[in-house]
Amino acid sequence: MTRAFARNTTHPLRAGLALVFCAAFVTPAICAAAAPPATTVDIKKFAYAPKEITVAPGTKITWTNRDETPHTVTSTDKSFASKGLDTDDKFEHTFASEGNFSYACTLHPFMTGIVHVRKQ
Ligand SMILES: [Cu+2]
Repeated sequence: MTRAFARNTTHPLRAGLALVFCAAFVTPAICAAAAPPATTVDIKKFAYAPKEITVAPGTKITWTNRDETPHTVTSTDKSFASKGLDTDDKFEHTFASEGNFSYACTLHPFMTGIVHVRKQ
């Protein structure tokens, strides 16, 4: 087999194409599978968007304040709490275990959201 390939002048090119294929398609697929799940919630117009979200255990949620007004992400059970988030500030929390986690903005208590964590 090796000799047959050695005589084939297109072989190095094919090997090169195979490497490009692996780099372009195979590696990102492996990386995507290995990366922990993550999702985002925007804070805009004095509301969390989406207001209600369901994720699998181990998911990291990143909230981003899109308003010109400071907001917080503060859970009702105090298991997580951001500082005051200015415009474009982010807050991250990874939800390790299942449950329903309601939260609100301490500055504007009418702003509420909930994260449902359950196996999917
Ligand atoms: Cu607020």
